[in-house]
Amino acid sequence: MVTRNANIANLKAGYLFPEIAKRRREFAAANPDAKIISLGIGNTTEPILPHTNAGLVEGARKLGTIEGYSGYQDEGLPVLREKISKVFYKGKFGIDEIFISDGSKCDIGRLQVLFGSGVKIAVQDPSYPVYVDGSVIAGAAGGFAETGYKGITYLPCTAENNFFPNLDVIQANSLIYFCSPNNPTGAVSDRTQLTALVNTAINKGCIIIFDAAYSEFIRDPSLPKSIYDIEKADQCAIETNSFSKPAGFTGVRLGWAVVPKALKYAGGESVNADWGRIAGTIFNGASNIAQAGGVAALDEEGLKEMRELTDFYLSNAKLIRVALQKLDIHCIGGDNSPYIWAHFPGRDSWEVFAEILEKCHVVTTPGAGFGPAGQGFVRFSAFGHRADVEEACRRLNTQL
Ligand code: PGU
Repeated sequence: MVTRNANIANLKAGYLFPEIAKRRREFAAANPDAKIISLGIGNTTEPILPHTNAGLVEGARKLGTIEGYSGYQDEGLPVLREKISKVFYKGKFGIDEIFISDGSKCDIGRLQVLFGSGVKIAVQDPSYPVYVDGSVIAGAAGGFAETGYKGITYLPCTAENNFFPNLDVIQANSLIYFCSPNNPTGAVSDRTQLTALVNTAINKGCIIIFDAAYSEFIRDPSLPKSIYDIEKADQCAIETNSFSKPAGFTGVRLGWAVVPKALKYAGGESVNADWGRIAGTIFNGASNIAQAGGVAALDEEGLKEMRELTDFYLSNAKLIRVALQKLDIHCIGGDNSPYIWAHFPGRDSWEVFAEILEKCHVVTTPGAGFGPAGQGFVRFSAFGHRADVEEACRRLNTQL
């Protein structure tokens, strides 16, 4: 018989979010009258706004016409790539440096193929679980030891270091996963911090995979929205981003990766050329309907809609923060990000998750699911209908 890929056997547990969905189902089965509210997975809830939605509808309509029909679009519509460069990067990148995808998660998984199983990995701890689990599946993480995977350098982000890690522990020639605004902590790195990150990467021969999925939630104008706001980042970083959260495209599926031509491997070969080769071989592009929606989302009207949607979720975040503060629970995030990171010192985060579910019928995400340094924390997501968020806050304040 064919044997199992040993890397898959190395995965320590199931993927975090299906595990939470399972616990929710079990609780619902045992408590059929409970009206459960989810502030768990960061899944958008509000309808796609009219201008962007009209772009999707028009994209579908055109496919039914001889003039408007299109088939494979490997690297993505040129007009979409041009707009992304203009809107997010001040036109700094050519369209051949921007690769359209079916979402950031898919890109993060696929990008590992560029570096093989021998690469050293560094991740913020806590972090979006795909960085670690994707590294395990690619065979780069090594076996699991008591404190984490042996091939991964965890970079603790805690209250003590203001949720920005000590970069000195990063080993030379590592692939560094970095997310700002961060999931799950909601912390946003400032210009000085990202400059230190870029300098570290350049000095140590590292490549950063910078996940900017929440950049459109940044309201403080002094905070960088892209790693390329930092000088020389094009020599050491790939950036991934997505229409999922700002345009409500979690189910539509559309994202992009910037792979600058200035980025080279140790041997001087072009990372951009390899990514084009890989994407052309194992990925046939994002849906042309989704791309038509993406073009509309980047029109002036669409950008206003993104602002409106992200403002809505940020207002939810504010309600959650206020409710937690009333309980004297210390939390960060939620001001420039849709996640609130709440501290329950000395407690096991799965236990806090269970307590909130049992007492308030509210689903959260236990911090330990994002890495060892997440222990003692719980993540609240601000994605939800307003009435549900208000009701969840009321229950937290009266039943916890
Ligand atoms: N990057 C980060 C940092 C994310 O938090 C998420 C979604 C993605 C990428 C996914 O982007 P797509 O473009 O939609 O692929 N994180 C959510 C959803 C859970 C999941 O498994 O993706 C969350 O709750 O953390």
